[in-house]
Amino acid sequence: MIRHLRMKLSFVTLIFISSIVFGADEINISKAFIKLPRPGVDVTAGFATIKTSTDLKVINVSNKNFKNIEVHSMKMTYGVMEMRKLIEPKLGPNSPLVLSPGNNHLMLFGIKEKLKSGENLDLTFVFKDDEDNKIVKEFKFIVK
Ligand SMILES: [Cu+2]
Repeated sequence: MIRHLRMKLSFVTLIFISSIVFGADEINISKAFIKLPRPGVDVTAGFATIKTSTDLKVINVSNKNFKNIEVHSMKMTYGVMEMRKLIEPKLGPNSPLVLSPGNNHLMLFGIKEKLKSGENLDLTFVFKDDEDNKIVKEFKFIVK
């Protein structure tokens, strides 16, 4: 009886995992880089273009070398650059998430270990689709 239940559970787990993998395949990233911060500065920005074939929201971005990572908007207001935290930014088939210098970007706060030019960092993105399924994907960012 218990063994039967376990088999059932692992079968359910398998379906769950395969749906995550399927979703993850439809997301791809290009031009991913993190700006090498000036010496003594413990905050920097990251950029990338993320394309997807389904409607998604970004609900979290993380990497163990940073205290906190946020998606920011940036615009000029009365001659002053203004940055705002974007709450669960959306992306879809016709609207990739474009993070580029001078525009929307990743803000990486609280750098723990000093970044080196040319090194790769894996940032973990957690997305949510229209049915509230979570999709976790790691993207490589080069420091430059
Ligand atoms: Cu910012």
